[in-house]
Amino acid sequence: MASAAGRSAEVPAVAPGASAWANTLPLDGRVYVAGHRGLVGSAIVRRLKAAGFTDILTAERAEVDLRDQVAVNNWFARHRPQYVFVVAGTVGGILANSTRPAEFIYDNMMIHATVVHAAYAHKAEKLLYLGSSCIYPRDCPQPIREDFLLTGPLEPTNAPYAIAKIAGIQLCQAYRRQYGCNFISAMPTNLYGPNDNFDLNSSHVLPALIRKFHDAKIARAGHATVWGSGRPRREFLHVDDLADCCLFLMNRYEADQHINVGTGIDLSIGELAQLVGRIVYPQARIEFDAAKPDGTPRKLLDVSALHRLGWRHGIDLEAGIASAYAWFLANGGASPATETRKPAAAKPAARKPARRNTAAAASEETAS
Ligand code: GFB
Repeated sequence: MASAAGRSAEVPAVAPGASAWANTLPLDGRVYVAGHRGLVGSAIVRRLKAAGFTDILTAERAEVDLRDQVAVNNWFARHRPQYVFVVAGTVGGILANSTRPAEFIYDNMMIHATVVHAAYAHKAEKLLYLGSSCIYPRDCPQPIREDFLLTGPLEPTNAPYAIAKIAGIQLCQAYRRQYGCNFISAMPTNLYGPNDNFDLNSSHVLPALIRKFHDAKIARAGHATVWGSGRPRREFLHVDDLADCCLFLMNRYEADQHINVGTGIDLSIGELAQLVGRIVYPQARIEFDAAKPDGTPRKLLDVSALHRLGWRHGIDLEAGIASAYAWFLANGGASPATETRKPAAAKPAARKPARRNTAAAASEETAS
């Protein structure tokens, strides 16, 4: 067992989860976070520690290859986790998805199947699986409702990843229906935060823009380059909000249907670039590289089911980006690819009252 969470004094705290709720899972329960080194997994470990969980189970890749069913079964037999968060996988931005489709489909199909099956075989009490908003059809009506999954063609730049993730959701539903397993799924929107991947070839847009404006600042360059037209619209959730929501759902959600997790607010990539530029290096003008793909035109989740359940995000985009940039600076400003890098320490989020999403308010807000 190992722990991925730590502290970093320089990074300003952000306040996840605007709704008051109390954990009722036993704090001495055995909780397995599959994928604890990544952006999401490390945030869940931080959140579990902050809640007071004492038996957080993690496994290094050298100890168990999650694509290997026998190895995963053996690990489950030894550790017998009661609660399982499945957040392991091969992930990346639009370029990585387009150029490494075989890894994205194979790794994710295998990892999700082995962990879900082992959780069933070793009688885990509950499992939470995470999909992704990019697995909805490319031209979904907006905001995207949960029941729009599998209603149209996928975005070609990430179809192999999407197929693997859709299979993961169906796995949870199938094991629930056939074996009575308490397996649930959530569908997070685009994420960012501590332990993000800032490598320009494999990262998502938000960490990429932080790096690009930072590099422009260091070089005293006059511009930063943004891929595509700047017109696609995206919704961004701080990963500490997601981690708070994951624990909330592990406590409160019991349905077959997956549930969307987001802010219900989006902005264009051009607006995002302006916001990151204001925070990191306002002197840089923005140049668009039209040779790069735009991907899905818009991805805004309908989060009304989550709001009805009693959870809302707490970290506004502007504060979240400032905190992510501080983390980037405090941690050397460089990280290799998501799957292999060692996470640096990140400060656990403080619990404070909700703030208004000022950044998104500056853009066109879309209620869900
Ligand atoms: O975050 P991103 O790579 O992924 O790109 P998706 C979002 C948008 O930002 C696209 C633009 O329109 C990009 O063209 N963009 C602008 C940039 N500048 C940059 C840059 O420097 N780097 C990157 N990466 N994008 C992903 C999926 O789709 O969403 C994944 O490919 C994943 O499977 C993730 O699930 C959530 O939002 O388009």
